[in-house]
Amino acid sequence: QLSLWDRLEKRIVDGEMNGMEDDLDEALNEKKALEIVNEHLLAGMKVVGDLFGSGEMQLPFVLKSAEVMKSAVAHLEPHMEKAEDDAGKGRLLLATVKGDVHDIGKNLVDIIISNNGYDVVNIGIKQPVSTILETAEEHKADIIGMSGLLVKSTVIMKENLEEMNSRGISEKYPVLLGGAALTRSFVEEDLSDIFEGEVRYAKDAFEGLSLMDQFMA
Ligand code: B1M
Repeated sequence: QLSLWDRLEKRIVDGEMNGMEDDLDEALNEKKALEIVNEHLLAGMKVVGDLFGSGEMQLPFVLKSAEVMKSAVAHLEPHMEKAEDDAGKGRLLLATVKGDVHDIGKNLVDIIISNNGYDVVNIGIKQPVSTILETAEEHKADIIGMSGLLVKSTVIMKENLEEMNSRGISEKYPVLLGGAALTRSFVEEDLSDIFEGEVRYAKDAFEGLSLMDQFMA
């Protein structure tokens, strides 16, 4: 018989929602909601990524795993700690870039950052740069955050920064980038070289939060 923790991970890998909520409630007796996400659910998603990458898992099953992951995070979200007394620290415009549908990581970033005193305007997936920039303007965002998991999304992010340069708004919005295909050196060396404002890489949602604090300081 599997331990509770192995069961949680296996449910993500198998895309099995049946019984998940009971297991999550049991897990909440022992760990914090965010620890459950970071230590166990994300471990399951990593297995899914590896199996898919090696051809051992087909796309419809990856999608099932992603749906279970989303439902599990939604179930845990009400249990996540919120910083009550420091609302309104600043506003983040958050999007997954054009051509990219991956949003689990972006939505985790939304949860962590909005639970810690920021307003987040999350405009979803496959967002062209024009929409990102116009919505940032409309909502008076302080910072623009872009997520993307595909290698081609890294090219799109570069184009988006070039578009900000040509519109002359690079210094108006510090930019936060994250997603599995990026590396710190690509963002903070290569992209930094071409971008006229400040662009930083966040390896995970927590680093995203600490960069928000730095940007707004
Ligand atoms: Co896709 N997919 N997928 N996929 N998928 C990857 C990314 C891939 C690496 C899998 C693989 O081959 N091993 C691969 C990309 C390869 C490449 O580009 N070289 C891939 C592919 C190929 C594809 C398709 C092209 C497959 C196809 O159709 N043939 C297709 C793309 C469609 C498109 O976008 N146009 C596709 C589709 C899908 C699903 C729809 C089935 C599903 C997504 C469902 C959804 O998101 N709603 C899916 C999934 C689930 C994955 C993997 C398995 C898991 C991604 C995930 O959710 N991880 C992924 C494998 C992998 O990443 N190794 C894979 C968990 C999530 C929490 O992590 O998003 O990295 P992540 O977020 C992290 C950090 O990166 C960071 O914080 C989070 C953690 O705290 N972060 C930020 C992310 N964004 C940030 C923004 C920030 C700050 C931090 O500030 C703004």
